[in-house]
Amino acid sequence: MRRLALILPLILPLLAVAACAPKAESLGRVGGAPPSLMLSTRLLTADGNSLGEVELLQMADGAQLIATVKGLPAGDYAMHLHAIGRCTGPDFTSAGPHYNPAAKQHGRDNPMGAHAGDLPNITIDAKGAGMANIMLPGLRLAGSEGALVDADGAAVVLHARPDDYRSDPAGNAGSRIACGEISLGK
Ligand SMILES: [Cu+2]
Ligand SMILES: [Zn+2]
Repeated sequence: MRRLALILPLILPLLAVAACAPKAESLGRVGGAPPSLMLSTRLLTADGNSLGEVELLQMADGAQLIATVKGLPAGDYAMHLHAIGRCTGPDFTSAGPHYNPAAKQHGRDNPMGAHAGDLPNITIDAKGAGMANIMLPGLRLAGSEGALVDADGAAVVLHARPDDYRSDPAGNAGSRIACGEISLGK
């Protein structure tokens, strides 16, 4: 017993490091498995102009979202995954509410949050361009109960204002300025 008591403090930090390692590795996609599914969509305004593209990659422990946006005034803009893959202008209410399979409230700063479809604001620089590369732990794109892309698809929606990460149901993010439908086989 005396020997174990001496060894444990040495072993425990090593175990903690080992437990964290796979997560850090998948975030950087260094040596991780390739995505098992790749979906993409174009963010279109009601006039049909493209404001950018969004890629969703299914990784082993979640989904990676890569967005490139251009052609907007500098500032922060809310972006979310919405529940329905139908982008009908001019207001895109057709895309439904935020993707929310766990029946939470909106926002990471909301004690009752967050929706699985909530995303960080995307920052547009002085040249009108911005990008996001976000890991969404546990998110399943397709093929299981509660997955993002179900029978009626899903959508990525860009808003006129930043998300306050708190106000239910949509972060006080203003109107829907661009929308991209996500479906399997696209
Ligand atoms: Cu939204
Ligand atoms: Zn939300």
